[in-house]
Amino acid sequence: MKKISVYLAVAGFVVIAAILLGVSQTTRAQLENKTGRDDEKKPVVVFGTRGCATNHDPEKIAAAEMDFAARMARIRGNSAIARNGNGNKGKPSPSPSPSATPTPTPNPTPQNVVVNVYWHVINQGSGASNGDISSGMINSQIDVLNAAYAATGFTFTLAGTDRTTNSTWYNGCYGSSEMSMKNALHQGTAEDLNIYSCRPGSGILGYAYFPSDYNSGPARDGVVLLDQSLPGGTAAPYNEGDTATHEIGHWLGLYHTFQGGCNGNGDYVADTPAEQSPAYGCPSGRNSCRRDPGDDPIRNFMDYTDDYCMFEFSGLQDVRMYDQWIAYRQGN
Ligand SMILES: [Ca+2]
Ligand SMILES: [Ca+2]
Ligand SMILES: [Ca+2]
Ligand SMILES: [Zn+2]
Repeated sequence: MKKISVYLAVAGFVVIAAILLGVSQTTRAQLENKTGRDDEKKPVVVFGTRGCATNHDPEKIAAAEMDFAARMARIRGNSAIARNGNGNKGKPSPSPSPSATPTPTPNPTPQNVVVNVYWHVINQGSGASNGDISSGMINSQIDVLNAAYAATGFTFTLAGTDRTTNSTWYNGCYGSSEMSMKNALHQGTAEDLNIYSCRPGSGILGYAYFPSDYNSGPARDGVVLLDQSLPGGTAAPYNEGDTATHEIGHWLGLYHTFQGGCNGNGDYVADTPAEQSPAYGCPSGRNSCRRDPGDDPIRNFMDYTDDYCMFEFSGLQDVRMYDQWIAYRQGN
């Protein structure tokens, strides 16, 4: 059973990576045609489109959402009510004492949560261009996170930084070297955030695991980031630190705003307008789901727009992150 789900997870990853690569190349080609910069040759990788490799397999999400709903019902104390409401129609309860029917408690009020960050710098030699980013860059990234999450109740504090020189890990941190790197370096519990900065390759800016993934692989939990996506890095227009904001959104239980397209539950957040497909750049007034109210949430951290363009989480994303925290991470 375990092996099968591991194979499925790996297969899902490969499919998503292939899709991302395809999307990335098309849109990059279109961009270059538009701007006429196709003959500009630079030694650094140019990121034409945001590529996030967090696994959004629809079947996996459907299963995770059922589990999440069940956990939240238990946390809210609604399970007794649900049982009472079933198969008791028209009949008085056999023991109608008030204590047998507890009133449902509302959503727990979001509390301030301080998350310890363990930063693992993977490099292939000295200097920022080889991944040995400065502690100043890491501190700037933590500042960007605390500004982005200021209204959510989550605060991030750097609990430790370690540095590893290993060019295999550095260039293979998405795929072949992921688990050897993580098994060696991962720290803490489900409440602790492990960030690995490296070069995932294939135009990928980063990837993360959802809170609901934790129990099936505690050592795998965390966020992997392209080192040059940090503030002051070279991955323009993705070098203002919002790749970390976005990936930590996944780590706290958020899906892409375009998940599921215009249909169904989308991203399971009611106050983010439905979106057909990722938005790139900063396409003001884009409305890809015309029959659903609202323009696309291109300013949202969970879309694919440029760092300067994305600057907010919605109110119900804040609620979902906290619910996911208490359902999967708190005390785990
Ligand atoms: Ca939505
Ligand atoms: Ca719309
Ligand atoms: Ca921004
Ligand atoms: Zn993503």
